Amino acid sequence: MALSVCAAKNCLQQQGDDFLLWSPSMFQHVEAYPGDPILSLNEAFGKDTRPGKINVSIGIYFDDNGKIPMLPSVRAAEHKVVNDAGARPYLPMEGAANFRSAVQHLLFGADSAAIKEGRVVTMQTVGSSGGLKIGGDFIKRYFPQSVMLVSDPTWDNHRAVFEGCGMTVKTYPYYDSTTGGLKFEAMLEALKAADKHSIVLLHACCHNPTGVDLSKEQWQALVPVIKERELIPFMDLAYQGYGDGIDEDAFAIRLFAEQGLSFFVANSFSKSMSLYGERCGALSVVCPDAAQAVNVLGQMKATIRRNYSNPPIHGGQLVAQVLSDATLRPMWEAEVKEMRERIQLMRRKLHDVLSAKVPGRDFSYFLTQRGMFSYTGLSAEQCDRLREEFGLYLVRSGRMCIAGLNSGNVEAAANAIAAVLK
Ligand code: KET
Repeated sequence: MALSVCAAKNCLQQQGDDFLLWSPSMFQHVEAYPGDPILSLNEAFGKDTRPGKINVSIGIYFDDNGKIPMLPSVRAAEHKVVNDAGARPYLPMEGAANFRSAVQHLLFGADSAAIKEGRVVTMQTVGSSGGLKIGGDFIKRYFPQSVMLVSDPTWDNHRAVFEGCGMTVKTYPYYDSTTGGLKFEAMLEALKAADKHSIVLLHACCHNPTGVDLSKEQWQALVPVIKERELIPFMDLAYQGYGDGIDEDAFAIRLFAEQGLSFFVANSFSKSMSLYGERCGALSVVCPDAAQAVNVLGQMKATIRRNYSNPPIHGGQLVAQVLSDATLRPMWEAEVKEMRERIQLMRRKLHDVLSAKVPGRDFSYFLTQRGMFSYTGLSAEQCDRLREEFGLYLVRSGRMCIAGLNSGNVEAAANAIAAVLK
C-alpha cells in the first residue's frame, strides 16, 4: 500500500518513493466542509425564492430599501481615485502610506502622543480578517507560549483564524444570559487569573454576537489588570461608528494608548464605509518605543510577504480619500450617523411590536445592546423554525443583525419571532 491515512489527523502520509500521485483515491481523506455558520446561511438566503424572506444573518448594513448602500462620500472618492488613476505597481508589503497614516489618526486621534512618538505601526490588510491573521501569525512566532483568550461567546471566525495560526484559544466569561448583560466581575477575575503574556481579544465596540459592550468605567478598570498580569490586548474594531459615534467607539483604543499599554488593533472599513468586497482593513500595533516599532513593522512586512505579499490598491485609496478630504470626511461622518440612527430606530420598533405581542417578556435588551447585533436568546431550533416557516434568517446562536430590518419588514420579523416564542 503506497498511501496510508493517519487516523488522528486525517492526513495522508507518504511512504518512501511509493507515493501514488495519480491514485484514484488521492483526495479520499479530504472531509466534507460543514460550511461557515454565517457565510453559508447568507448563501442559503440568496437561494431562497420566497418573496418575503428577511436576511438578519450576516453582519452587513442594509438601508431602508433593503439594499447595501453605496455611500455618497465613497462614490465621490471613487470618481476622484478613478480619474487620477495611473499605473498599478505593487503596493509596499505594508500598504499605501496615505491609507496607513489616515487610519492611525482615525483610531488613535489626531493628537495622539503615541503616534507622535513613533510608537504606532499600521499595516493595510486584506479586510480586518487579514489583520487578525497577520497579527495571529506574528504572535505565534514572537509569543509562542501565549494563549489567546476570547470572550464567551465571540465572532465564530476568531477561533478559526487564531487556531489556524497555530494558537491555543480559550475563553473568558462575558455574556450573562440571565440578564442579557455583561458578566464583568467574572471577566475581570478570569483576566486576573490568566497566565502572564496571554493575548486577550477584546471587541472595542459593538460586540459581535451579543451587542453587549463594556462601559467607560469598565474599560478603565481593565487597565490595571492588563498591566499587573502583563496581558497583551488584541482589539477588534469592525463596527466603528455603529455604537455611539466614530470617535466615541475608539474610546478603549485611545485609553489603552494613553495608559502606555502595548497592544494590537485590527480594524475594518467593510461596515463603516460599506466596502465589504473591497476588503479594506488594517492592523496597528502600539509599541513601547519607536525603536521596537521599527522592528515590529519589519517583521510584520515579512509576515505579510509570506501570506499574500502586498494588499490591493483600489479600496484602500477610497478609504484614504474619504478620511483625508475636507469635504468628504464630514459627509461620511453624517452617513455613518444616519446608519447608526436607523439601526436604533429598528431596535425600538422591534422592541415595541414584540412587547405588545408577547406581554410579560422583557425585550429591553434590544434597546440596551449596541451596534448591528442583538443576542435574542432564541434557541437553534427556534431559529430553524424562523428560517423554514417564516423565511427569517438568524444565525443559529440566536444572533440577529438588526441592520437587516427596515420599515417594510420589521413588523413581519417581529410577528415571526412572537409566533415561535408562544
Ligand atoms: N471582526 C468582527 C468582530 C466581525 O464581526 C467581522 C465580520 C470581521 C472582523 C471581519 O470583517 P472584514 O470584512 O474582514 O474586515 N463579521 C461579519 C461578516 C463575516 O462573518 O465575515 C459577521 O459577523 O456577520
